[in-house]
Formats: sequence, C-alpha cells, structure tokens
Amino acid sequence: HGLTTALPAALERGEFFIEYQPLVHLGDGSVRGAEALVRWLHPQHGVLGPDRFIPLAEDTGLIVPLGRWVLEQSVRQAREWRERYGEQTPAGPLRINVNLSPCQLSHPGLVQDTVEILERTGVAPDALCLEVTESALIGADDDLLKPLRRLAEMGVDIALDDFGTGYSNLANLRRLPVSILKLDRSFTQSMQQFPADPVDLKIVEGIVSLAHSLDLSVTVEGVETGAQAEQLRILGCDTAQGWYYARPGPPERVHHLALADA
Ligand code: G
Ligand code: G
Ligand code: MN
Ligand code: NA
Repeated sequence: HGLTTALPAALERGEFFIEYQPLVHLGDGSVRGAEALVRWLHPQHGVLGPDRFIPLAEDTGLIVPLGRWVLEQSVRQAREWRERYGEQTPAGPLRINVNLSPCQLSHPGLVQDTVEILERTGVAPDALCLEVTESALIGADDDLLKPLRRLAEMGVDIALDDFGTGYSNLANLRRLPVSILKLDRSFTQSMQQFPADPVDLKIVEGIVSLAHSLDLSVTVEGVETGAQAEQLRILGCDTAQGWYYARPGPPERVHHLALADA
C-alpha cells in the first residue's frame, strides 16, 4: 500500500498536523479544553483524516513514534494556552485530551515517554487526559492496565472513549483506572428527534447515574444542535464536544472560544 510505505518519511518531513476540538462544560458553556485530532497533509492526496492512516500506522508499528509526536505537540499546545491565557480563561487553564491507540498502551515506553514529555514542557499531569477506547480495554489484563494505573496515580486523567459501543460489563468499570466516560456519538444522535427515544433517554440516564456514583464524569460527543446539548445537560452529562460548539480546527480557535465566554 502506497500510504503505508510513505508514513515514516511523512513523519520525518513534518507532514502531520493536529486540529483541536473544544470540550465545553454543559452547565455553564465554558470551554475547558480540547481534544487533539491528528491529520496528514499528504503532498498528493491533500488532508487525510486519521481513519485513513491510523490503522496503517498501527499495522506497521509507526503508531508508537507518531503517537509520541502527537502527545508532545498537544502537550506543548496546552502549555502555550496555559502560559498565554491561563489567567484569563474564566474556567481555569485549558486541558488537553490525546487519543491512545491499543499499540501504544502495550508499548513498554508509554509511562516514561509521557512523564518525560510532561517534565520537558513543564505541564502538570492533571492538564492531560488520555483517551482509550472501550474496546481496547475490554478484557484487558493487569499488565495492560498497570501503565494506565501509574499515569492515573500521577494525576493524568484516563477517559474511556466511544463508551457504550462495546459490550463491557459495567461492573468492570470499577477495576479500570478511568475518571471520564466519553459517551459514543450514537447516543447523542438519538437525542436528535423530539421527543427523543424514551429507551435511549433511560439508557443515558442510567449510564450517567452509574458514572457519577463511581465518581466518573461524563463527556458526550457529536453534539450538533442546541436541543441535543440541552437534553444531555438535563440528563446530567458534564461535558460536551461537537460541531454545535466547533469543528476540529487550529489551536487559536480554541483559545478564542475560551476567551469569548470570559
Ligand atoms: O475527527 P476525526 O475524524 O479526526 O477522528 C477520527 C478518529 O481518529 C477518532 O476516533 C479519533 O479517536 C481517532 N484519532 C484522532 N487522532 C488520533 C491520534 O492522534 N491517535 C489515535 N490513536 N487516534 C486518533
Ligand atoms: O476519538 P473520536 O473518534 O471520538 O474523535 C471524534 C470524531 O468525531 C472525529 O472524527 C471528529 O471529527 C468527529 N466529530 C466531532 N464532532 C462531531 C459532530 O458533532 N458530529 C459528527 N458527525 N462528527 C463529529
Ligand atoms: Mn477520542
Ligand atoms: Na470517541
């Protein structure tokens, strides 16, 4: 595959870049941080989304250096936000969410790389949230959870991404070192109709109540309308992300939005 063989040189040539999508507090609408989403500016094909190349990077092992690069760039961006706008953003310094692929989870350098990046940039661990998909942690044994546990003990937040799409036993949540559930976009989509599907309402209500009773916060993805945001706020969700607030974009847009609600 042409894209696969081009990946290592693309990393060396600096063809990857990161867009940021704001994370918004549902209670007061303030911007609390952003999720980092990697893109490839391919010299022939233009901008490629992660769905086009992350699976290839996972197959070839390039995901480890690429993921490390994404983490470092994103943490540097968080430091810039915090240095320049930390005092001005009303809800406190902006935080950064970074996706981890399953290969990075099982890579022995994860904890050390993360610690080094945080130390090098001087960013506090609690400014960082690592997102791991529910499917990556289903049936995870202790060896896989140990590095996540170490990071969580340091103060890094771990979020369970795409939550509700897997078939994880809810009781299993107790043994995972996660502090945030990111509800899959499909739940948000079912809030589109009015009135929303009563069964979906019950399911979200149940997930939120379970999450809160376990001291987890709930983030919803794919919010495209104010009506969805309002419904999810009423259901007790804590944080939201989606086109209603902003599409993924350049880092300046995140701090503009954060300052706008000052
Ligand atoms: O918004 P977008 O189309 O960029 O995201 C598509 C998917 O790619 C999302 O599921 C997201 O989690 C994943 N993704 C985006 N950036 C990264 C990254 O840096 N690393 C990994 N492993 N996945 C990413
Ligand atoms: O990590 P994850 O796969 O959840 O990354 C978020 C993905 O969802 C990215 O592909 C992003 O571009 C996409 N996305 C973000 N907000 C919205 C939205 O409001 N609606 C839809 N349909 N997709 C979104
Ligand atoms: Mn994500
Ligand atoms: Na997700």
